[in-house]
Amino acid sequence: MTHDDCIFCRILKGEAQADFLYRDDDLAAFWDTRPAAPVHILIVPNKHIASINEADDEDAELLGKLILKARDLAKEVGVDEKGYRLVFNVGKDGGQTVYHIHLHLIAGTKLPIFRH
Ligand code: D5M
Repeated sequence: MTHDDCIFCRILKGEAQADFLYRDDDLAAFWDTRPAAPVHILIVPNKHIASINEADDEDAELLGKLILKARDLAKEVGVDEKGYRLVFNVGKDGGQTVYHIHLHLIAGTKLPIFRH
């Protein structure tokens, strides 16, 4: 269930380069190439799901795994105690640019609070 024109599917298939921190049968984590902060990791399911809008109820366990892997990686890279941000961008107004679900783990600086 991969898409040839999806950059994250290509990374997961080994057709495009990425700096991986973790891989298993369900998900992978690699460093974001356009970091928004000193620590910026993407946690990505192996299964191609375009966005949270396209996720099914049966994906609940997989999405939970992404969050718990982010927690583990935050500890591994040493940002768990100071804190971090986990973000799913969804759709155009949400700032999503890659249409393969990914959880951003952002940390390493005091992050701005979004206010309207
Ligand atoms: O986030 C998409 C993120 O993906 C954005 O922070 C850049 C990052 N990106 C794009 N291409 C790559 C590759 N090839 N490797 C690593 N990181 C990448 P979004 O929420 O969709 O805006």
